[in-house]
Amino acid sequence: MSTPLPGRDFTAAPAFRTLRKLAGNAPDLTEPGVLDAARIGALRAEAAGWSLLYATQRVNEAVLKALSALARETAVLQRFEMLLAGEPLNRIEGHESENRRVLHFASRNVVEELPDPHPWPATADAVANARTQLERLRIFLKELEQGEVRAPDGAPFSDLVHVGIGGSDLGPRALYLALQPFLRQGRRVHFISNVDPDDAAQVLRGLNLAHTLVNVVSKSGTTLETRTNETLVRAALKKAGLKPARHMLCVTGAGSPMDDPQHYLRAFHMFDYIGGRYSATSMVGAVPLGFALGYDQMHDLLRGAREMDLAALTPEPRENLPLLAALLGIWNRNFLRLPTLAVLPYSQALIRFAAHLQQLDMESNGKGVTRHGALVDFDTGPIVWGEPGTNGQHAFYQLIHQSPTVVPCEFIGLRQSQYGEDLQVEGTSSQQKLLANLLAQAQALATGQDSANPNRFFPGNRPNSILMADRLTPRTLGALLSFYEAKVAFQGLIWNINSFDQEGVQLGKVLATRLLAHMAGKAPAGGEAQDPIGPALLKAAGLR
Ligand code: G6Q
Repeated sequence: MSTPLPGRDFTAAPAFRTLRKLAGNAPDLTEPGVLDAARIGALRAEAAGWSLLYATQRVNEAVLKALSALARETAVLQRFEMLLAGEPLNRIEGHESENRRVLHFASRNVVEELPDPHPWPATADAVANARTQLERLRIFLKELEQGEVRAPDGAPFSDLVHVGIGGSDLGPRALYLALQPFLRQGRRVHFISNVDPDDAAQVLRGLNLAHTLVNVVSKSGTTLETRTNETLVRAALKKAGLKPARHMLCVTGAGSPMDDPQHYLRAFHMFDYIGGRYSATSMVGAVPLGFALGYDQMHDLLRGAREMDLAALTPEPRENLPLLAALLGIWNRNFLRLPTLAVLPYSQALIRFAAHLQQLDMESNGKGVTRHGALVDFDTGPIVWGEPGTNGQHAFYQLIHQSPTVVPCEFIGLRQSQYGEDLQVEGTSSQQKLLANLLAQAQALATGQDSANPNRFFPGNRPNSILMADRLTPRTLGALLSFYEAKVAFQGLIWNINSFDQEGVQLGKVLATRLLAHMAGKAPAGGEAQDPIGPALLKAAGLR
């Protein structure tokens, strides 16, 4: 039996009732003068290089007070500290479930200059493991650098193919794409995730395999897509006359079916206390990013994440960036009853970041039962989606501005571009044009526009916030990653759901395995051949 969580249940907290009442009369941002300079200056918080501007949310002093009270009454920060202290909160009480600690924070508790304010004894093993794996990676990267490890023809390895799916793909891919200006010269990373054979074919056809490392990432070591793609890549290496074991790396759980050093040039470990979608700062992301960026810049990403992890412990909710964002999200989701969230980075570099957040948020908080297995009687995580601006403006912003479906937005902006290659055209740079568009959207969504022409009427009151930093670097990106991880964890802890399992993906996997058995002409295990649905679907789809 684990320690019970402190604090009140979400709907039993007195602040829940207060917020319900306040939602009936939410502040009207379309009223002239409401969105004034004093409000814009005051509704702002800072941490780890990022500012959160939230004057364009439908909140006022009373709502913010009640949200802080909700944080206190649900003891969300004490619950978060239990997580950090190694309490096994990845479990459902009284039911068969995972029963694990949640310690992705340990993977960045490796920065000497940022000492641990709470060296929690029950996490010492996780911190030690993180440091050991990182040191092994540092040595490997040095060997690559110094030419001790090189391609069969003596050339340096120039490319790395990262094979993994879900949490073993989305985070590393989003971060790699976001840090292109920081790549070491002559190094590139490619990603294969889908079991669609065209994914692997497309990546492999453009590569000189002799100069390519392959990093296979699977915590379980059993994932169908990843093991299939590993087999495809091994076959391609053999076909090119190469020895796979001289090219292949792996990141896998200790003792998994993949954990066999004979098959790999190097094997790195990941651990059961780090969920896939939280694994970007473990070896899952560190191996491809270390290869692409070099050890020091990869370490800077960990530093940024660590800085935000520490900021997430700030006791005052209005000064705690991820907690504040979590509370604003709960206000929109549970009290204003808005079902989706658009994440809109005004940065081309963040092109796949929303895809990563989609998994992080929806797989974590798209849950229907509490940590005690009871059905929830309130809404949980929103539907998360998004694309970089300004492209989105020319596509789906119409709906965001004028549809009766109100979509809360989280904008992300950077004061400087990454490359600094810019030109003044008609008195402004492209970066200024980009940011002017971001701010204009935030304002337009909040205040709307009156018009006698109903088709030109903008209702406004569309809640949004803006996250701003100076420049997207490994360090600020690490902080942004940790910001969202903490935001999602805070929301899950307030709702008292398990944000760290993913039972909802199992049924489809089981049924796909059964269909594959039919397709291979084998009787599926457990006599399930009696089930008429699978064969009928195969037939109707023209696959049998
Ligand atoms: C993430 C999920 C899931 C997982 C993939 C890959 O939190 O657990 O997306 O990352 O299914 O799993 P493996 O790493 O075990 O191959």
